[in-house]
Amino acid sequence: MRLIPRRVEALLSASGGEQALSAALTGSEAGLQLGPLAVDVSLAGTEVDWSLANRSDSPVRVRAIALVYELIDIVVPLRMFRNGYQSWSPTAIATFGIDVDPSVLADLEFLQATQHADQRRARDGELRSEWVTLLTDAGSSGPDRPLLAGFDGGDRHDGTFRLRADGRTTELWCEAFFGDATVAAGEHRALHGIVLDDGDGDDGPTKLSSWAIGVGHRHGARVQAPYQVGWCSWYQYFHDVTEAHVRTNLNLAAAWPFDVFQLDDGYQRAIGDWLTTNHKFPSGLDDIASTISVHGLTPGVWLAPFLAAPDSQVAIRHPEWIARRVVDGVDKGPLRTWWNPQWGGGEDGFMYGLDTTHPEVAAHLESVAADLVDAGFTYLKLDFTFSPSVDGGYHDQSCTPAQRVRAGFDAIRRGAGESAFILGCGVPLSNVVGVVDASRIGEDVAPKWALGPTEEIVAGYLDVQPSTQRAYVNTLTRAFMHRRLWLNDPDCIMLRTEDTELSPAQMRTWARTVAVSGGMALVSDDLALLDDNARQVLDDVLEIGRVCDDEAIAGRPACCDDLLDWALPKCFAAIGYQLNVQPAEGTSTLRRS
Ligand code: 9PG
Repeated sequence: MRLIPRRVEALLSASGGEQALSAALTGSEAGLQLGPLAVDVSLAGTEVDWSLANRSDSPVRVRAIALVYELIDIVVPLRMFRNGYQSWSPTAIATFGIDVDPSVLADLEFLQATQHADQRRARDGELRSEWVTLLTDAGSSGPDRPLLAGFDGGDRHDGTFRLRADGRTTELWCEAFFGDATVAAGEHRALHGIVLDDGDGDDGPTKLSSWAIGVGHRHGARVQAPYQVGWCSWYQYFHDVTEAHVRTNLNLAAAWPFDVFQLDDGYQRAIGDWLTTNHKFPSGLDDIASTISVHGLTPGVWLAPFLAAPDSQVAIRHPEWIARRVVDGVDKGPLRTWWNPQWGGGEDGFMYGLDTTHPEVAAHLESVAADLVDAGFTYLKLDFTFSPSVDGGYHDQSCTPAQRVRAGFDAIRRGAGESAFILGCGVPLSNVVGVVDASRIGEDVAPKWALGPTEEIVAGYLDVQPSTQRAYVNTLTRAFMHRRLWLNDPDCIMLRTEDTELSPAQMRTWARTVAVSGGMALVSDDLALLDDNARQVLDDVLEIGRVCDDEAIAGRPACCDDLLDWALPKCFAAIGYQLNVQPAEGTSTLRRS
């Protein structure tokens, strides 16, 4: 299989509809004209440099611009390692012509905005991967020598790889996604470079590693934080968490080797009003933070900083801070970016998206973060942070969705300060290298191993619903990111054997997966439910986890050697450890190697 550069395609948005433009690539250095846009492409070497400029005298709205390669000499099956868009998006191998894009199953833009950079439905048969991909076929360049394509960054715009077949040709579209951002007359924008690695000899995980090392260096990845051990309220108490739960567990925590004690969703008065608590937390946040500190632990707190409930103070006092829903150029009111009935909010659980490009919103985010850190919460879990990526009307229309997400994170980092620990969750991964200390890299775990097809809440959504099996898969397939782009957060360990549908064997499989990954190790149980056996499991996790994390720091993170072989990989190895899993059942064996 080989890639031949063929052309550049641009999709422009205009009041009367959309305009698709195309220009053929003739040599390895090309200056192409696509309507008002001049696109410079340099294909020399293993990295593509490209940029665009608006040569017209009026602004241009750009949906996307893509460098299109034709794939030749393919020996089917052609397969694609699909990296998901954000923390919760499935990441695994898929077969072209058989597997389908999640948007085809859901066909609901509201949900698709969480799955891929472009919330619109993919073409029939198309497969997408975000930021980076591996392609492999059955030919001479087969499974052991896949081809990697990756964008070398993601804070200016998202980068989407689309595998498409059109009649008899198969194409790889390397797309800089602008999401209708306005490029001013005369403006020039550098695009993220595209790395193409078809080197013989290196296998898929090795190529992914090299790519991640390059991106991390280029963007100042924050990879210095110590190994994280702690407690989190979510997977035991969920929304029903109370101050009494927090205090009881805090009193028991002294006997456990925790550094961080993190309060999750359920304390806040309203989504968006992060500094005021509800009736379940009568003492307020300052008191909770100081109580955690008195116990010798680092206070951590959850917030969904870019969401606002319709009946929150922030939304009521500052309607101009909310992004707008725009249909065919017509303003249709506040932009809804998430739905969670348990949050209430006055509109059946629909949440508004804050406009992170508005200077007052940035100042507000900065001040909320500063206040939380002042209260003592030096560990911030920032959740549902894909919100500003949703298509809509924003104050600064020149910003791409990636820039809107990044602007929100940058504001929070300014307020929180350099020494606060920031964990991104529900986060578009490519947008935040260099600003977060850690990223959740998989779906939520649940006190249950796997979900059956009948448990799907909304069509096309099953793979994103909380399930320990799904979290397991992403922990393996995204292990190469750990300590290169940030610290990986595989999600919490649950050690309890009651109040859970996880069998003891499944509980151990997940704990071992977290351990071998070298990623963050937070426990999410009512500590009163845990016995000596649970403690032994955690002690083993931490012993192995520290060794594996040290190896990652030394440049040798855990590796999934069969990530191109199965959608549910089975092998996870780190220096000194080999984990073999039966992913359907959730059973495993761990060997020292
Ligand atoms: C708090 C939780 C926890 C958890 C986060 C996030 O797709 N979904 O409907 C969906 C809902 C919740 C969710 C993830 C996905 O969980 O990952 O750790 O903090 O919010 O509400």
